[in-house]
Amino acid sequence: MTVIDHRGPQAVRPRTLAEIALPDVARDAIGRELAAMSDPTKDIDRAMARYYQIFASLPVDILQEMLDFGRHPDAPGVGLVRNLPVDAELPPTPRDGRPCPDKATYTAEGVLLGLSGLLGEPVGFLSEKDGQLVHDVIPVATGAQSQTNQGSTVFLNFHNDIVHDVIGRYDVSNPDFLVLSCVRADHEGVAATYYADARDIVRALDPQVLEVLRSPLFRLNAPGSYVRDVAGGAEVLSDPVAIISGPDEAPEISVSANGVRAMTRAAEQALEVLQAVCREVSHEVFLRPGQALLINNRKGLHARSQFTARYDGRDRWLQRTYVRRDHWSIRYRATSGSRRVHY
Ligand SMILES: O=C(O)CCC(=O)C(=O)O
Ligand SMILES: [Fe+2]
Repeated sequence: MTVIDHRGPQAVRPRTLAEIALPDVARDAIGRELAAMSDPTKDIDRAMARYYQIFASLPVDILQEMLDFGRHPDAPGVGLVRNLPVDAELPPTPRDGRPCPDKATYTAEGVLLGLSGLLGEPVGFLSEKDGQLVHDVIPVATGAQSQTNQGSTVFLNFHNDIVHDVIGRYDVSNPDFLVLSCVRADHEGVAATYYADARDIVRALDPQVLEVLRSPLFRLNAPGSYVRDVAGGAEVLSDPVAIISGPDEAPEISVSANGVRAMTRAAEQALEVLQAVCREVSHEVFLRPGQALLINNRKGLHARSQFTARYDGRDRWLQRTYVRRDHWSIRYRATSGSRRVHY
């Protein structure tokens, strides 16, 4: 790991992508423990405690880098973790986003939740995949052209994952982190995930465009899943917000995948520039089985390339968690059904 000095005028650009590879011996050791576990969602808090024990056995440099990723504002916005254990056998890629009924082992879930537990607490939202904690991100025929995680035939624009909220802000109770773990790559191996760090975006933007993006001239549309399942297809816009906020050395950024309504012509143009700049500064990752992306959902925006889905049970399959540092600040949207699932 390189040590970076952000203070002086000669300061080195902050590193925005962390790359972490497990040694084979560590992969095999945690793989053996994870393979012995049953479905973690049956008793999630017990399973999270067990994952904590298992992941604590990682080499301390790796453990610290993952913990630092979760806790420090100056840490990278995205982390690629390689050489993780995988399930010995895999069922077909689920077709409809329902929990996969015939999975014999839960190694993938253990990897996903174990990594998530180093960053914070997995959370669910009823409007996103029925409040499940482990999301299957898979291509769905009816959503192939949508700006959602079901899509495939279209580029999924740079966005962060937001949640509809009656407070009028969708960028407050949303996840702090996403973990995306690859169970199966797409047929051609061309599906790319992108991450554009807001620090790199701010540096690349023209100051006038940045000023517009820092002004409350934008209304975020609620996520596609909310609009589709709850609002009958109608737009549900947030209060006016800025796209970029906070200090230039540690900015926060939020863009809805499902459309942002700009309130002025300059704001509309700034959004177009933003998407182009994201493409320029982004990190590109072709996720493969045994690899996971740790994504800070406030420090940057992510996107996905087009790819071809065949709906043949062998399509691309990622597992995803939504992670909050804690549950306290979103307790106003708690459900009575589960301590981790929110409206
Ligand atoms: O499929 C991907 O690589 C990313 C999809 C996405 O934006 C998400 O799951 O939140
Ligand atoms: Fe996303």
